Amino acid sequence: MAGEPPLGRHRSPGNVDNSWPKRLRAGHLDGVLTLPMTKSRFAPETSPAPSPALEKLAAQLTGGDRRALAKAITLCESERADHQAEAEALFRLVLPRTGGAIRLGLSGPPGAGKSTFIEAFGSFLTGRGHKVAVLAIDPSSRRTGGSILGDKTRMELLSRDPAAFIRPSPSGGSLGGVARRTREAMLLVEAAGFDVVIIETVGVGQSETAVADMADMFMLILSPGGGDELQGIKRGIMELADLVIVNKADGDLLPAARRAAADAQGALHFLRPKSPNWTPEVVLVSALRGEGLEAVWGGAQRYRAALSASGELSQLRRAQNAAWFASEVRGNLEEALRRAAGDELRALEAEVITGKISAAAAARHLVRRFLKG
Ligand SMILES: Nc1nc2c(ncn2[C@@H]2O[C@H](COP(=O)(O)OP(=O)(O)OP(=O)(O)O)[C@@H](O)[C@H]2O)c(=O)[nH]1
Ligand SMILES: [Mg+2]
Repeated sequence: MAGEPPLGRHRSPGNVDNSWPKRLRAGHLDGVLTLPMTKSRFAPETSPAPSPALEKLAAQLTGGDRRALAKAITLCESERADHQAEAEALFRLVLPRTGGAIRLGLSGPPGAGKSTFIEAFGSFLTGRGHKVAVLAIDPSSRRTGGSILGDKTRMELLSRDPAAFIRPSPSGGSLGGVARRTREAMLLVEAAGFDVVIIETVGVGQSETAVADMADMFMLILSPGGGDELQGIKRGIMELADLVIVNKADGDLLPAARRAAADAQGALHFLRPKSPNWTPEVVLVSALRGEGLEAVWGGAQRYRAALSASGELSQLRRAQNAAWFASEVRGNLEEALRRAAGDELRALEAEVITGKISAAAAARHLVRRFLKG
């Protein structure tokens, strides 16, 4: 298919993907990404010792037990304080096993073919011996199960595939809350041995930034429309893209897909490169026919190789961890402040609203008092 980049390495017949080094297929990246095995100096103070039941759950999870995995994710999603404490203890046990997957973010406008693509691409990967987890960030979803579950008809094969694990977006709450739980789910699927994680989001809000903040690689999926679909894609989203998938490159839509691919290539050309080690690629795909999937996977592998070789990938993950920590600190502080100073906070807010005090002065006053305890 036109626009397909050549694959980096020879692929042997059969369903084993030999282009992926063995230790990666086994679920461990090049060591750079796995966390050091040394114990945290702080962990024992912040969470209780794990119970035997929790140790069993961790053992089952790291053994690849899907039910244990689902249970562990549910534990992390729970708002109950005792569940949160258990989740923290669980993370202490499994954290050294995380980091081993290639983390692919996938975003695109409604109807671009995200679900159809994930079904085809995920099945393509499990057919090559990979274990594929599909997660989602959908903060708008109040429906139980979120969009992925509603879309399971489009992921029929994958949802029955024993080498795949599909988890809908945590529902409700702020984008930050949803993203945090998806991030934790990502670590848990890694601990369970999944070596490819796909994090999906619909490309209509801030959620693609949240996905890009936790993925190694950001893929944007577009479909040919009236020829002007690129205008609908915000420049900021295009800037995030490491790979652009132009889907529906089949039948009558093929010429329009080729034009859209050329447009995307042109648009990318004028953007400041995100990485000194990678030039974003455009790939034509037909998710429906299963075409172009090799090219996408080839792109992901070359991307990973380029960023690993330069040290950029581990640097990216370290920066993501630091940003995650900063956002957790902010979230925790705000929550603690609301709990401790709720009345005063509301009183100050009322004064800010009516212009009696400036927002900056009110915030300083509140925080100063709070820190004094
Ligand atoms: N011709 C063609 N149609 C496709 C292809 N991929 C998806 N479609 C069709 O496009 C429509 C939308 O596909 P979905 O996979 O549901 O798209 P989505 O991006 O998941 O949509 P939302 O979940 O609503 O955001 C469906 O009717 C698909 O059958 C393709 O490769 N070729
Ligand atoms: Mg969908």
